[in-house]
This record gives sequence, C-alpha cells and structure tokens, in this order.
Amino acid sequence: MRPVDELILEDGAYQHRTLFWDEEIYEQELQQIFARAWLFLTHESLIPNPGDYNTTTMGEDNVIVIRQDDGSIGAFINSCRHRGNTVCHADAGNTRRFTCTYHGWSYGRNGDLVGVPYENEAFFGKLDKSQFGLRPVAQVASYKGLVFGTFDPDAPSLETYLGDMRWYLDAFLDVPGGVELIGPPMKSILNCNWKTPAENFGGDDYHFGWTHAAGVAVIGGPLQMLSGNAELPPDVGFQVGSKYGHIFGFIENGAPALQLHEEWRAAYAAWIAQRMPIMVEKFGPTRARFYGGHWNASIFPNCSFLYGTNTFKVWQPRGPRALEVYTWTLVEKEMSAELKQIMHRSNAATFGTAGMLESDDGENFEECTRNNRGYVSRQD
Ligand code: UNU
Ligand code: FES
Ligand code: FE
Repeated sequence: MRPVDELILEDGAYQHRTLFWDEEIYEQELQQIFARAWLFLTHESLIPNPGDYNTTTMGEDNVIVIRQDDGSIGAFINSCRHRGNTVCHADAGNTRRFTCTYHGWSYGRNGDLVGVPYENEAFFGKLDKSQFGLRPVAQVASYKGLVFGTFDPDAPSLETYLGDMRWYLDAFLDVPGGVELIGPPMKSILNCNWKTPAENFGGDDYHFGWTHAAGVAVIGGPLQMLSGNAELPPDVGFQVGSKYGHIFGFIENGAPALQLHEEWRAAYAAWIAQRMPIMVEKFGPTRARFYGGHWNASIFPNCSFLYGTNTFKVWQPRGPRALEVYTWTLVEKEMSAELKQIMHRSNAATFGTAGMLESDDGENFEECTRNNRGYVSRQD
C-alpha cells in the first residue's frame, strides 16, 4: 500500500480511491479517528430520567449511554466483562440493572458489577468485582443538549473540539427553550464507505439540483428551480470549513424549503417569522440570518445534519464498504406538537430510510464504493 500522505493531497482535491475501500486504511480510521475523536451519542432529551438509556456505537464499539442517578450522563462499552456478550440488546429503555443473558452477571447504572451468580461457589470468593465493571467511555460531554463521547482521556474538551463551529451551531441551539431530537432514530444500512455521505452532507451542494432533480420538482417551493440544474437561486449562500474538519454549507432564507408540502412549509415559515425578532435581538441581524437559512453540515467525523430539513444523522461505520445510518428529527422544544409532527413526517419522507432524497443519494453513494471492487478502477 502507498503511504497515506500520498493518497490524499493537502488541498483535498485529490483522494485515492483506496481510501474508500481498503481494510487496512479502515483499521487505521477505527484507531486514529473513531477511538480518539468526539463522537455523537444522543440528545439529552431522549434520556431525561435516571436509568434512561440509549444504545449506539462509537466506531464499531457497542456503547450504552445512560442517565446516572445524580443527573450526569455515563457511557460504557456494551460488552460483558465475563465472556464479552452484549449486556443490553435494546435500543432504548429505563433500567436499574443490565443483566447479561449468558451467565447472568449484572451491572448497575454506573457500570459497577453488582451481581455474579454462584459468586462463592464458582469463584471461591476470589473474584474482585470492583475490577470488572463495564468499561467506561473516557469522556462524555454535552453541548447544549447534544451528547458526545470520546475514548481518548487526553482529548481536548468538547467545546475546544467543536471550535469555531459553535458560532454557527449556537444560532439554532440557543433558541429559547433549546432543541431536541425526536427518536428513536430510523436505522438502515447503506453499502458505501462512511466518508462519502459525511463529505456530501457538509460539502456537496454541487450534487443537489442534479441528483435530486425529480425529488426537488415533486417537493416544489423555492428550491424547485434547482431541479436538473435549471437555475441557481438568487442568494446561493456560502460554504465554510473549520478547525478539526467540521464543514458547513448555507442557503439564505432556505430553512423551510424542503418541507414536503406547501402547507408544511407555510407552518414552519410562520414559526421562524415569529421567532426571528428574538433571534435578532440575541444574535444581531447578520447572525440571526443563520436561523432562517438552510444548512447542510457535518461535524467531524460522522455526524451530519440538515438544519431546516430537520434531519440529524450519524453514519456508523461497518467496515470500509458499509455503514449504518441513524436518523433523528431535529426540532425546537417550544414548537407545538403539531409542528413537531409535521417536521418529523417531512424528515421521514425526505431523509428517512425510504425517504425520496435519501434514496437518490444512497444509490450514488453505493455505486461510488462498489466500483472500487474493480482492481483497475481502484488504482486512481
Ligand atoms: O445533502 C446536501 N448536501 C444538501 C441538502 C445540500 C443542500 C440542500 C440540502
Ligand atoms: Fe456475560 Fe458470561 S458472558 S455472564
Ligand atoms: Fe443529496
């Protein structure tokens, strides 16, 4: 294999195809990216009470994220310390104990090993239970409700990691009452490398009018002129990249544009108009425009969202040639139940598992990976 620094040029314009195929590269990514970076786990609103938990993955490590009795959030590797079996098979729930289905070891909310069947008869009193708690995730932190974890005890703080990206994120995370995610997430498999959609969501406005030509025509509204690359909207917006690899694209006034029906767009536009004076007061007129715009963004390495379309995703790597995508709906806490429902339905219909825009993308992403099966094709 060629050295990695020959596989990508510093300006990012050239990336060797093997980066999207090779098993060794993928192992390096698991070690150097997924075992070190801050990874999105869940939203605080999905685990409000002590014992509430979600299961997820960090890289390919199975993880339990659980609200502690003192209100903090803990995260643990979801693998029994006896023979390694999964201790929690559910996606979400509330519990006092995780009891392994193999030999019945059980763990408390804080990961402590609290129960071992036949402890004295099987281990002659020599098992030091304090040494066999569930392995904790080194750091867990929340940024305005978004919960992240890292396996690296020496990683910089989450705030440092998000860096300048916070200046943009705050323009919707700091709405009065804050935001929440509607779960449980929709889950599906895409047979593509995880980097392909992560780059697409943050950096690829270029594909939108062409890949989504039919979808955007069916949706109608202000972005339908993009269908088939017929015309660019008058205020295209801008694109930024920030430290640690977070990327962000912006379409002026675009927030409600991809809600599925005219009435749904109108309902969301009315909400934004009503909120806007508060946001102008808080952020000033220039930055408040972020609140009314549509953003496509990726938080490095594998968390992507479309603010406005209200889709919030994690691309969970599953080998170099597949991923599992988790999709939540992003809403403001203070929105009415009706408006939240509109946004949840719209997200499911556009960017959910069978969403019409998700399927447009999925086919392209999968073919970009699949073509590297050809020995000659992947030499580029
Ligand atoms: O998915 C994207 N990259 C995207 C979605 C870009 C612009 C608008 C909506
Ligand atoms: Fe969990 Fe044995 S593997 S109790
Ligand atoms: Fe797309």
